[in-house]
Amino acid sequence: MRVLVTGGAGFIGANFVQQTVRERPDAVVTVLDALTYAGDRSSLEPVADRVTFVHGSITDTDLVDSLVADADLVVHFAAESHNDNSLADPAPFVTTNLVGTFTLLEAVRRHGARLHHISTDEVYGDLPLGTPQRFTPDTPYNPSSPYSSTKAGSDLLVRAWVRSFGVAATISNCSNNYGPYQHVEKFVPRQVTNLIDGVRPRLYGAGANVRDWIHVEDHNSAVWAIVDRGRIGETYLIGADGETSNLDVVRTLLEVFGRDPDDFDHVADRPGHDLRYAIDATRLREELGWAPRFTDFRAGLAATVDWYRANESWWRPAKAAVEAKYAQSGQ
Ligand code: NAD
Ligand code: TDX
Repeated sequence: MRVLVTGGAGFIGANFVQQTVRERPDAVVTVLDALTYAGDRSSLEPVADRVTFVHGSITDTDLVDSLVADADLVVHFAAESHNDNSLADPAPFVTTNLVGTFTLLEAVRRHGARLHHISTDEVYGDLPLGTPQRFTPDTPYNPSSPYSSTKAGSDLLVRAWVRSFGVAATISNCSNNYGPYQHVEKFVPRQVTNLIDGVRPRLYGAGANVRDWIHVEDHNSAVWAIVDRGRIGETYLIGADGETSNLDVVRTLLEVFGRDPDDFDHVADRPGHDLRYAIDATRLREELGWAPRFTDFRAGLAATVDWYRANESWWRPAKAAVEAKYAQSGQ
């Protein structure tokens, strides 16, 4: 099977490509990635001899057309992915997430390739704290940020192309991922690399906000379950029952580092900060028989800490610039 992976030099995409090469000997993988600040070719280094890498944008109609013409399956990870960046400058989010997804859909329509579109639970907005409510595939879209609204728009484009043009696509909306190769701008790697440097973690506001954490390998095994056994046109929510407050994540990391549980700082909150995300993954578990492997969050975090300790040369070049940017917004 010829698989085109967009955004394959990013966090989840690179893990997906590595996992695919390891577990799917029949897959012939091509990566299309623009190598923005978030893309790093070295994340594919362990499988470089098994992957064709194309440096380019999903908004490049001719390039996308020629690559999709040679693919049986397109797995679409490429996106601008960071909420804080979308508040500072929404423009690239509109271009990549909306125009880029449109460009891919048109190519898939022309060539009849199967598409799996990767999206986020943030399209549903947020939930109140301290309730049993969870997102389901029927939850109405209600995105809060430029990031989540452009992801919501991209999902709606995919749904319309399925219905209007018969494109063979599926969609997944996943909760917060953690694991190796995540950019140091994101919450977990930012705090892990701060702790490695002896700097106190930075918690937005009170730290009561809840995210539903899933290991990146569990996200990617769910993506393959959907590609293999999912129903065309369907949306699957991916989550592993990992609800944890930001404060508890920081406290767990402090414990892993053997530091005092109060050794962190509260900093300026994110404007429009979503309170809580929680996924009901019943459809994925019952219809497709998927289950997560990383069910012990503390152990998964500790392994992630080990990875960042062992791979300083991967994250160090980006660290100072990310922190300088956060300092400007008091975070
Ligand atoms: P990331 O920012 O780490 O990686 C994004 C990748 O896309 C980078 O390699 C970047 O170079 C590439 N890219 C950006 N613009 C491009 C363009 N115009 N053309 C080609 N490539 C481009 O993001 P991530 O965290 O790996 O997220 C991947 C996908 O998963 C995104 O669609 C995101 O919305 C979704 N998602 C992420 C999470 C999470 O917790 N990180 C959770 C749910 C869904
Ligand atoms: O330094 C920090 N301190 C802090 O308290 C940072 C960077 C974040 N936070 C908080 C904000 C969020 O409540 O931690 C939580 C997680 O923050 P992010 O890593 O920025 O993730 P989030 O905004 O929840 O979005 C992530 O999950 C859904 C991904 O970045 C998205 O791409 C995905 O769609």
